[in-house]
Amino acid sequence: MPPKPLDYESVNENVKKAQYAVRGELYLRASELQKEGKKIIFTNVGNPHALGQKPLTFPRQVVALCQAPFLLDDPNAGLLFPSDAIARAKHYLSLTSGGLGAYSDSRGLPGIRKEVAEFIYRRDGYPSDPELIYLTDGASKGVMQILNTIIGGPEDGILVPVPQYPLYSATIALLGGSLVPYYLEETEHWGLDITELRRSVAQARSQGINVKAMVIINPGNPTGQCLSEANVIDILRFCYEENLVLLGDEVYQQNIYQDERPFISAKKVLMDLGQPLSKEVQLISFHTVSKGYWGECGQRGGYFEMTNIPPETVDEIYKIASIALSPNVSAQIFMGLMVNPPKPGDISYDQYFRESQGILQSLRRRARIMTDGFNSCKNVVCNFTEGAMYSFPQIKLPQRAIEAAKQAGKVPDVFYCLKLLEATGISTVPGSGFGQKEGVFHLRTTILPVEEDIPAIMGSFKKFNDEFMEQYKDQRGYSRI
Ligand code: DCS
Repeated sequence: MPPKPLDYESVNENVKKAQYAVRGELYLRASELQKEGKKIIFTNVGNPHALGQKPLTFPRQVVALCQAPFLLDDPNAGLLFPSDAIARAKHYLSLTSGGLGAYSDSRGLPGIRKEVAEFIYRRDGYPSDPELIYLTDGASKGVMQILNTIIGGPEDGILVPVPQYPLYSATIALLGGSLVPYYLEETEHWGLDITELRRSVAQARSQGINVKAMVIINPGNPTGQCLSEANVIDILRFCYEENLVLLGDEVYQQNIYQDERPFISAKKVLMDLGQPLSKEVQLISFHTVSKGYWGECGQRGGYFEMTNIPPETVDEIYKIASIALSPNVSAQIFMGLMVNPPKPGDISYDQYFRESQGILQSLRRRARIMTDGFNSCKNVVCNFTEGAMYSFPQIKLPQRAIEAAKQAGKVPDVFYCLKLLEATGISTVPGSGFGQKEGVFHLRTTILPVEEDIPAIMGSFKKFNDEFMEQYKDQRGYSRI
């Protein structure tokens, strides 16, 4: 009998090749342990509400009213909801044709795309065209749509940072394209070196790969760095010279924990550069409601903006978006609210400001406590989390630990993270899930546990780590490096 179409050996090889470590072996083991009754601290996913972050009040009020529009006719509505939330709910309902239960245009509701364009204009100081903004179910779907538009086969290459967020490696594998890695420099705060980019492109081209796109993640996941303006200029010049479309993953643009390098969008830098680059370099920028002080991961709201993309291509992207009919409509409303929050003078402004700044300031403190905590551990070095939601310490594993991992049939950092999980309940993602230089090991944690819990979490990490290092220490010291 030949195998059936969905027997394992018949499954699309690209599906088998695609890997996504954020919900990989470690996560599965953590879920098992949780079922057995062990207390697990899930720091593997940047999922703020799952770790106790409270939703901002105003957007939930507006979306609640949009979901239950009959409340708007209730005489008590004004007692339960502030008048600006009621007004905003009416505004969004008027943009839909049939409320939240109806499909919208496949690109998203025109009125919300306009609000996004106005946000981009306020942020960058350059006009943005709502026709070139598409709303998506989270940034992930946008990234997948765009990679799908670029990749036609194994000869199509995408430059991706290493370490990277595995949405990119997994999607490239799924689409049968080629990932072209460029390495970020850990000793330079995970900076991006143009010489390294040139080396990487030259090598890929010598192997017959047509390098078409470059991905940047700014602020970085898992690495937490914020790109300087000078760095973004170099990247855009590089894309111009090498004829690459730049995919700017800017989902963490609200998550900034230092003042030296505020977030600057690739779009703004491109426009600042003027012609010819501002008219020539193709750029797609991604954003989401999942991150920042919103953290509304479960709502699945996102957008991408296209710059210098010809209308025929925009139409093709529209056609592909149409196959999925419509992005989530309630998520579109979250996006509208995120880009157009209450303003000073609005009834809900003070509460919105207090809540959002409270979250941001706490994340800033948590970034500091976690970095300092990791750096106080034996054989652990960690760059400061300048932005995003993660700490990515390097773990200098002794040779004996590497050998023990081999014997257990595990990659060394997976071995370390599994032991950490079993000993402490802390669920992390091994650095190998994001890519790292040969022979160097990391783990990623989020900085999201509630602030009061972090000292205890770092305390139990330190105890585990220092005992691990003692147990496996080499004859001549702790580290083989
Ligand atoms: N881009 C980056 C860099 C991300 O880190 C994520 C999510 C996304 C895009 C997609 O987010 P949404 O689809 O929700 O908009 N980050 C995952 C992570 O590393 N942990 O949690 C989710």
